[in-house]
Amino acid sequence: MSADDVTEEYLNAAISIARQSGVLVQEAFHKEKLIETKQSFADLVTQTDEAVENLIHSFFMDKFPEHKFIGEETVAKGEKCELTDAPTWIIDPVDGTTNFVHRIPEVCISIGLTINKEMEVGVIYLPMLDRMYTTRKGHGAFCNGEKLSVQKAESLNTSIVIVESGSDRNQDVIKRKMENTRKIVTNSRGIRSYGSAAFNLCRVAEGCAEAYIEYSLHIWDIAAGALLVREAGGIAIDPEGGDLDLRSRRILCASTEKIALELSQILDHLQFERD
Ligand code: LIP
Repeated sequence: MSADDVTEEYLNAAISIARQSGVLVQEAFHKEKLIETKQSFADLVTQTDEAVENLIHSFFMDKFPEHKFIGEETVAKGEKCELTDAPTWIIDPVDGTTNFVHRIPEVCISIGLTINKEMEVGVIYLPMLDRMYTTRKGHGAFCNGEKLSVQKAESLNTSIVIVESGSDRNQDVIKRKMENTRKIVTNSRGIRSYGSAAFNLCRVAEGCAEAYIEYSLHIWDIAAGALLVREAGGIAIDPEGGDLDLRSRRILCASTEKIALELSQILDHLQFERD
């Protein structure tokens, strides 16, 4: 099998388990949920998050036993977040858990694969909206088979920028994020917030927003969607302009380098302990 055939097999496997996992989300979506909290009262986890992650983990360990696995909920339970050169599946089982709890349909199953620490495959499935976003390095970005491309606006002030409040309730962090949001609103056509990092990245990839910036998220939020944006013709970098570091807990993506630079230059760049 060529390397290309191998990554195609990986993509097809990820699509299959994403769709299977979507059934668990659909079955629970309208039901009462048992909610627990993690880093703050606003950082939620449900039994569905854990059930989906267990299903995906078992699927990949059975199909590709030599592969590694980083999952949001296993890390939350103390598992080390270790990114090596081995093929590594990076999973957010329910991205947008707060949306899920509040019965807002923008809920994603996000599955990324890195090889040699480089993003190679990404699948983001929204089971409540039946939208399957797929990407493979060098082969483009798609939603339900339709090719995606970013919207190349002229500049930041002709752009919509996606931002998130996040689940960190530290008052200094909130103050700095809100000041960043004030600067973005002042210099753009406005902001949007979908409550899911993975879906925010899909929105940029499909040309429905020209940029997305977030500080304090995690590797599992972006491992699939950052590749989707790049394969749709956009860029995904560190907010200070350097290369994207998947474990740095921050991301800036944009449809053009010009917009990314304009955004980077006005922001206060928060830093967090790496994943
Ligand atoms: C969410 C991210 C979102 C962020 C939230 C939360 P979760 O992930 O997708 O971008 O702002 O704080 O981290 O916790 O729903 O999987």
